[in-house]
Amino acid sequence: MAVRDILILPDKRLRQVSTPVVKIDAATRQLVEEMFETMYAAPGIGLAAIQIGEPKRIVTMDLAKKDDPKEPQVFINPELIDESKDQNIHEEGCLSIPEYYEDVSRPAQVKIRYLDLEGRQHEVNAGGLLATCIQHEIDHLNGVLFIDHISKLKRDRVIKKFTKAAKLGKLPGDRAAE
Ligand code: GNR
Ligand code: NI
Repeated sequence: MAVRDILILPDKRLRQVSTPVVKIDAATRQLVEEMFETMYAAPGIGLAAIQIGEPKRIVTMDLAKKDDPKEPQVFINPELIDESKDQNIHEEGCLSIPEYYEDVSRPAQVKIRYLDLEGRQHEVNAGGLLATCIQHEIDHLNGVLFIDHISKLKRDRVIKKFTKAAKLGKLPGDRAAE
């Protein structure tokens, strides 16, 4: 198993639409394990497979508070099947856009359908952080980033900053890149 590199904006692969998992096999289980290792190492509360360059519709998540027991969750082929009209504003971040945080408005309650690692289908109602996070992750599976939900002015500014940093071979935040 291994911690994998996380793709960083403006990597074009982050704009790919991921394809459904057709068979949950040993390769799927290995990918899920590497996603958890990468997510916990980062650290992050969620990860979509495309963030480590695998265009599959797989999401890992752990919303347990720091110092509480781990609560690893896997969502295979997750779908948003219902969403509330009322919106919730939550500050979001993304491991593919390090150290950039912005408020995002999304449906406060959603209903999702997904498969677990045993291939069993689940339908659950989600609110709070789970609702925010699963929508953020399903967006990744469709090539959408949280900055697509903020103003164009802010989005263009952050894309420009990361594009410039990539050209210099640096991450924004490194003083040499600024
Ligand atoms: O670690 C993460 N934190 C987070 C905070 C608010 C809303 C969404 C997220 S997901 C993010 C990890 C990530 O980039 N997942 O794709
Ligand atoms: Ni993300």
